[in-house]
Amino acid sequence: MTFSLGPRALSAGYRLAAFDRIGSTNAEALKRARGGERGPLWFVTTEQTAGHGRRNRPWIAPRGNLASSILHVVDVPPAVAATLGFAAGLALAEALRTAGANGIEFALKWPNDVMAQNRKIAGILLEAEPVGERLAVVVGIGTNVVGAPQGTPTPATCLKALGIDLTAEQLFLALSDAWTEFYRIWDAGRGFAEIRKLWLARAAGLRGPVSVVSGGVTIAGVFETIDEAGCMIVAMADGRRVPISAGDVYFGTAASAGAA
Ligand code: BT5
Repeated sequence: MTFSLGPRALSAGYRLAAFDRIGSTNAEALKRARGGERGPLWFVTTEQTAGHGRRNRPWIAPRGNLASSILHVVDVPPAVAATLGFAAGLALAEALRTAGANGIEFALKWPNDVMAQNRKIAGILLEAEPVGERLAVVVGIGTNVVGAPQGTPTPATCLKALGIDLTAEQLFLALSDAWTEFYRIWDAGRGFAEIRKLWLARAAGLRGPVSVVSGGVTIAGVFETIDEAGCMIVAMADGRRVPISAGDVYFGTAASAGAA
């Protein structure tokens, strides 16, 4: 099977650039945006040689996993574009459901991970840069289909290890349609209230102990909610409610380890 777009994505005007192997689908999307591409255009592969996560951390994936990035050029401020990460988590969870990964619950971990059985099964990376008066935003979604690295700080898993027999190509077909739907709901940020509600219904660790390491500082408390901007709200023991816009999150028993 080769990569193809689902019917909803096709009728909404999405296009596809598929690669046998590439450095990073996010890097390629940004390069094309600099060269004048205005999307919406998907970049997909089953083998990345230089995949990256936040703060340039490596994204490690054997051949057969799904690396996908969608490029949109939007007319919203960067902080609003950043809320697309929540739509991406929802789209992947929905794609997994429609592609047949039934019986497994997928939870969304703030800010942008998808979890199964408390393990990371997908990571999402948003990158944006101005193109003329507008903003090129690239949402990269890396999903562990056939394999996952060992020994990562947050344990990882893959669909195969969960007994789910899907290929990257089958999952992408469903993802392209699910993304079309959640991007429509997001509606240039106007629909973030709806996205937020759907995201909270799937949130991992909600109302439980959390510690967040952000800019070298650790904030520990209870994960209360996410606000209208997508910030994590941590309720501290002294009654303060702290909004956090970026960081690494540890839940439950790992919350005290993260805080150590
Ligand atoms: C992420 O970063 O989780 C975002 C990953 C985004 C990858 C996609 S693939 C398509 C597109 N093209 C790219 O080049 N990137 C995007 P972060 O939250 O910073 O997590 C990175 C950390 O996750 C690493 O430091 C490892 O500890 C761990 N990690 C690396 N590979 C992993 C994997 N396959 N599964 C689970 N965890 C992994």
